[in-house]
Amino acid sequence: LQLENDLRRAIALQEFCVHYQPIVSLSTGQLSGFEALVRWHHASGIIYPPAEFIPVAEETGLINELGWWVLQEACHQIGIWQQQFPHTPPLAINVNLSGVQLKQVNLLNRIEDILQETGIPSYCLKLEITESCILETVSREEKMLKQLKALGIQLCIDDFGTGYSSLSRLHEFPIDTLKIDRSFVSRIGADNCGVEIIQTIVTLARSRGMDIVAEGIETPTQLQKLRELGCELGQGYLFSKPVDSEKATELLGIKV
Ligand code: G
Ligand code: G
Ligand code: MN
Ligand code: NA
Repeated sequence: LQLENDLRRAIALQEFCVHYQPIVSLSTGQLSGFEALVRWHHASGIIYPPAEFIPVAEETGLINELGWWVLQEACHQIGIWQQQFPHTPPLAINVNLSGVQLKQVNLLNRIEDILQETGIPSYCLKLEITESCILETVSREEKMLKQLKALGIQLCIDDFGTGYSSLSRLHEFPIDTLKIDRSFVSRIGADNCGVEIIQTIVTLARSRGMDIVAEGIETPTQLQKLRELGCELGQGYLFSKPVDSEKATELLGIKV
């Protein structure tokens, strides 16, 4: 309850900020976009990671308000970068969407409004939904995902490979990108199992015309193996940890 009250206050006082982690082409190293990751700068000086407050925000419904703020902030920022660093295709922004947010009836309209206000093309917005969330969607939410897709917005499955999804169910969703969970990437070099699973995911994605993003790349060995396996895109500490907008702007100056 203390955390809930703190969160309410933090939303009112705007104590949150968005950090950005580069998503890069594994063949060229060029930056293709960023994943937006929220941080909480508590008045005490502590920076709380999302793992500590997102679950509470979800339980209390505060994730809705926080989620709108993150989406707006991230779209606004990518709009600035698109102008500052013209690029073909334009820089994309990945934003995490919780299953709770998917239940909001005005989701589609609000997202349309944000795209209009920030002026970014719809295909530059990529919404990340975890594999387990996707599997729990009801038909109204599925319809809405299709409507988002019809607007040109791209859909990614986050933490792919961890959610026990049945492949037949996966076929029902208009998915553009699979993000390979970092637990598989971290096993590269340790054992062969990670590699086999990644190979299977890449084959699945190819057969359905989906893109692949490998998450949590930390070593040159992992990078090399992922290239061999045919992953086009990746993110991880090897390239950059999530950084504030100022540092991200510096990276753009170097890498675009
Ligand atoms: O760096 P990291 O600690 O940033 O993020 C931990 C987890 O928190 C990630 O798995 C991510 O899914 C989640 N997360 C980060 N930012 C957001 C956000 O804006 N919305 C939602 N729903 N989840 C987020
Ligand atoms: O949304 P998702 O669950 O994918 O959130 C990404 C999380 O992974 C964030 O907490 C981010 O800080 C973290 N992360 C990003 N790159 C790496 C990495 O290379 N190694 C590790 N251990 N974590 C990472
Ligand atoms: Mn994510
Ligand atoms: Na993930």
